[in-house]
Amino acid sequence: MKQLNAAPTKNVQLLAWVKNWAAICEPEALYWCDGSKEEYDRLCNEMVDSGLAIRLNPVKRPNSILFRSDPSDVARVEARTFIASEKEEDAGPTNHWIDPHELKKTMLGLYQGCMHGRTMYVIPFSMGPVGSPIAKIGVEITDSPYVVVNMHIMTRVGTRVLDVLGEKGEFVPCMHSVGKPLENGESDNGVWPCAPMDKKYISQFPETREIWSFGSGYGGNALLGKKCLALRIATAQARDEGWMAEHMLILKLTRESDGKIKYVTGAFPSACGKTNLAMLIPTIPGWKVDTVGDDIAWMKFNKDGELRAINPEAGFFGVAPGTNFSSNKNAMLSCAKDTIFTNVALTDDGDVWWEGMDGDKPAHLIDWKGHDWTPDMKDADGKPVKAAHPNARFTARACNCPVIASNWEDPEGVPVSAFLFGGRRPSTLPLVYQSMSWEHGVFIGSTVGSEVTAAALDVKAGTVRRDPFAMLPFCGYNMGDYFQHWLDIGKHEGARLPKIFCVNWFRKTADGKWLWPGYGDNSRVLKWVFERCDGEGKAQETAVGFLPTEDAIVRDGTDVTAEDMKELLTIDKDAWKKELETINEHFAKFDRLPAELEAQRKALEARLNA
Ligand code: SAT
Ligand code: MN
Repeated sequence: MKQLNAAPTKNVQLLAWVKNWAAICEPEALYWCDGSKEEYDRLCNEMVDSGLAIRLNPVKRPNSILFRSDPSDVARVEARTFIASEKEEDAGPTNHWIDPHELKKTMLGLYQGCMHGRTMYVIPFSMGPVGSPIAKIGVEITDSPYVVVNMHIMTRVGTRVLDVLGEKGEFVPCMHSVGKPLENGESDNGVWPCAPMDKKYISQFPETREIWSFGSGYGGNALLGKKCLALRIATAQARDEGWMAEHMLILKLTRESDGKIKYVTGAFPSACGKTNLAMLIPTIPGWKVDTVGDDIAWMKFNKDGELRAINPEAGFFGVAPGTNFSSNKNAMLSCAKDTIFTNVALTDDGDVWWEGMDGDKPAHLIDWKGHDWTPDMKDADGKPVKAAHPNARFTARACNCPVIASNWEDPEGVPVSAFLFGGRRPSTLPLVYQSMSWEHGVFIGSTVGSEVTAAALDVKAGTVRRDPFAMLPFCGYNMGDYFQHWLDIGKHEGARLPKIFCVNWFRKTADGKWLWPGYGDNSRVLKWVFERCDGEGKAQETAVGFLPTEDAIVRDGTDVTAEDMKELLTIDKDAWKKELETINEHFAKFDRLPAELEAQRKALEARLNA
């Protein structure tokens, strides 16, 4: 094995860990990443030269490249994601469990010689501002230069992280291989390397805080700082250490008249517009939203009992299709340069395109599979052929976001005033309501759900898929214990607890029309949330919680009529009783449901029957 550079650390544990994996994987070369711009540019150029990436037109999309993945490797694979705790019941009913010893044996077999013909990269990274008391250090081993350059954007990579780690510091070891060894003289030949589905494993060992990933090069399967470390492993650490690792955006809300600021975090299942909300441009004058994070929040109490949040990431791994200048101008500007695109379409002038982008469809493209594409093309079902994969992504630097908050990297974090929970709910749930207590708020979080279409999942259209705290695929231990952890956070001594709200931008009329414009107009709801945090904002107590009065949310400048607002704020007791039945079914799935949540359900039932 060729050593391409000297190990930039004296950390004995780290050196031993790398040596051990090099012996197992047998790479051709070993390289320690320094996180420099020179390193980023060199790896990008190498991938462009070998045909794995395409350099985009430097005038239209400066310093940006495009990748096309294998059609079998286009998203996180939940069915191949495992929580390997010693006991099955500690993974709980919502996770896939394998005995950790058995899993390690299987995976060691796969890792044996898996890096033949490849370079093993060692990536020291920090989740959170380097040296922040809330941040954590990870080290990822990978044989994918695509992973290295994405980690450069999504995390803080490099030697400065090793300086903080020191000789004895602890790190989360993150092992990754695309699982495609090369024979003598073989090359990828421009084809995205990965292993077949039944050889893909995205494994978390929550007790030993280890991550082993094999066979996929895509997104959260391979960029191990994101869902694997910052959520699955971090949830287990957070439970043990009394803090919170959540699948939440963080936004900074400023009332310009008096300069008062509040930080709001929010958990939403996928496809509910989380990134759009994080980068929202308010339609009401005098209000401003800045972005702190769009996906993950780590929160810890400080000595004054304030809950302080950091965004552990340094970039956005955003869904491209549907993003445009009206749905999310700030995301469009974030990926205007210095961006890695994956599985979007390529225009004839060397720029990118995806479904839902502004303007007319181009007359010709190269689609995400590398084939010619024209707008008239239809698939076997007669549906238009998509030029970009629906889960095509941009990896963009947070610092390129025009509304990134000036203090987004504050190592102490930002003080959180409110939590939002939401989903796509065409009926029953009002536009917004506030919980009656912390415990009631935890109940709301534990019942988060979103309507799914038959096309998206193998379930009946119009049914609600429950996704507690939007954490279903991301909680590294038993979900019932995780609910209990939320309840325990509420008992933290001297805590100044955030207020908890449920929002629903997706309510429809009986004949299927949206009642609420959404997007920038969601600032109207944020304004009420802001006011409620100060004990202002007009509210009425109902059976389900505190709702705004019909005049509490400004409608001026929208098409929302007084009748619409009335409907948006209607609590239909019969619909809520049906909701309770489905919550009952949902709760029945948990083996460790805290009694407090069942008590909350009963209390809601009693209020609805009163
Ligand atoms: O692929 S990621 O896990 O990074 C993104 C997502 O699925 O939410
Ligand atoms: Mn996410």
